[in-house]
Amino acid sequence: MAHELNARGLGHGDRLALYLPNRIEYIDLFLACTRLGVIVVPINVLYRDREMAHILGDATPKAVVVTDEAGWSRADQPAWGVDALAKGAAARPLTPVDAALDAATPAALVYTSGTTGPAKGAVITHGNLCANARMLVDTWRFTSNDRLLLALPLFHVHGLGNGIHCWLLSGCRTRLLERFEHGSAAATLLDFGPTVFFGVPTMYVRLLEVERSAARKIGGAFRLCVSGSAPLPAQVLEDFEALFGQRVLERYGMTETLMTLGNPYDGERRAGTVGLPFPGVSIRIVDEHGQVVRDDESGELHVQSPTICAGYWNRPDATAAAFDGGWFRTGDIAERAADGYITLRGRRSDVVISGGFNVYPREIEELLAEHPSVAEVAVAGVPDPVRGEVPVAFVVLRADAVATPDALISYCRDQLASFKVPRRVVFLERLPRTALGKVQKQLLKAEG
Ligand code: MLC
Ligand code: AMP
Repeated sequence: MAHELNARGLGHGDRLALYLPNRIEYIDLFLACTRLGVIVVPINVLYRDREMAHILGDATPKAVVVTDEAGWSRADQPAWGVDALAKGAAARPLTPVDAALDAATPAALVYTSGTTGPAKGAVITHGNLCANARMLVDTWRFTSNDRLLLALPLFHVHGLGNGIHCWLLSGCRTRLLERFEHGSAAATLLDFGPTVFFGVPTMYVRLLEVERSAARKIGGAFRLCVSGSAPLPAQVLEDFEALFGQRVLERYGMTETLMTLGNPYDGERRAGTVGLPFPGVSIRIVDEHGQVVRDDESGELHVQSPTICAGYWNRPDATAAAFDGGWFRTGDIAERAADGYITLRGRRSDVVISGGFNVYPREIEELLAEHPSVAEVAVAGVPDPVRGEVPVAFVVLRADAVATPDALISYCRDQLASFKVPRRVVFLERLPRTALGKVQKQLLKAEG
């Protein structure tokens, strides 16, 4: 595949976007790029045209790899069909292709909004991915005898950075699913018998539906189940343990930092906490003046680790703002107990995490504000038993407007990834505002 990409004109420092569901060629393409020093730009396969435009404009990839080349409608951006690439690769020589690389060479640009503003490409280096994989394989005791079931999307660091890299480094066996489907999850688990499972909390919630004897059987093969990307409710942890006989290990990470905290492999996995810093990671918790707080007091979590990205692509301003003298500001509010366990207490921004996917209210608000019937809009996350949170839109209509909630929802569905579409649209006479005019999202959440 590296020969094929090379023949198509890709070389060191070029970007290649992958707009693909999980499939084996995703891994081939990723590895071929890492050989060539080509920077991979994974794009969420659920994104629609509007959401992709910003990423393509910012990363300026030479091409986007897609499933259906004929269906690609962006004239300004070349697209390569994945089947044609695979066919081309099969005809190329098997001799190795190697570019000069070091730990600082960028391997991937993964887009995330960080704590504010439009999506920015976190520059994840070869060194970051190696450090993350080494740390997890050691800490989580991976061996070549493990069997990892991977149902996470490869366009995020959870699936790509943790899943694929733990597999590659440990030499274990992996089954890659196109996606997690709760209807067939039990049958797949029984059939493959994984020793290790990585998931987002929504997957663990869904697995609580598995019938008891099947759950016992599946649980009998488990050695380690890890949850991350969003908070795992304590009750889900307890219920999962009662059903499968396996206590989930909750860990914490970010696109920009990869994995930084986790409950211990041996020792107490404390419900509702994200555990302790991984080996090689330092943390501090600071107040709004940058002073380190005392134990049991909350503040912003800052981290230092070899897994932290090199900054944001083409955004020296945002990069400078994200770091404080070598510490990365996570934007997450955390508290440290006297024995070192960290509990997350919220986030500095109003990002909503739904099923492990991030939703930025601002993006939905901007789209709805463009609708002719909408005078004002605010979007907030409201609790959901399965997805953790779901976005709900609070709309003030224009005086003469006739739009219904369903019409606004289908307008969003046409232009946004499914997980960003407001679950409900609530019409209000006016938005609750503070004396300074700021929308009070806490009040909206209570109404949602
Ligand atoms: C979800 N959908 C998908 C999909 N995942 N469609 C295609 N491919 C996928 N991979 C769509 C469905 O079509 C549906 O759309 C909607 O999402 C919900 O699907 P569902 O079948 O009801 O799924 P559900 O049981 O709710 O589970 C959703 C989920 C998904 C858990 C499978 O949310 C998911 O894969 N989440 C993982 C996100 C992730 O990897 N985050 C890591 C970020 S990295 P519709 O139109 O019917 O609504 C990070 C750092 C860190 O945060 O610490 O890890
Ligand atoms: P992303 O920007 O998609 O990489 O998401 C990173 C964010 O996910 C973090 O800043 C946290 O807010 C959240 N997150 C990740 N893991 C956990 C966890 N175990 N518990 C709570 N929040 C988490």
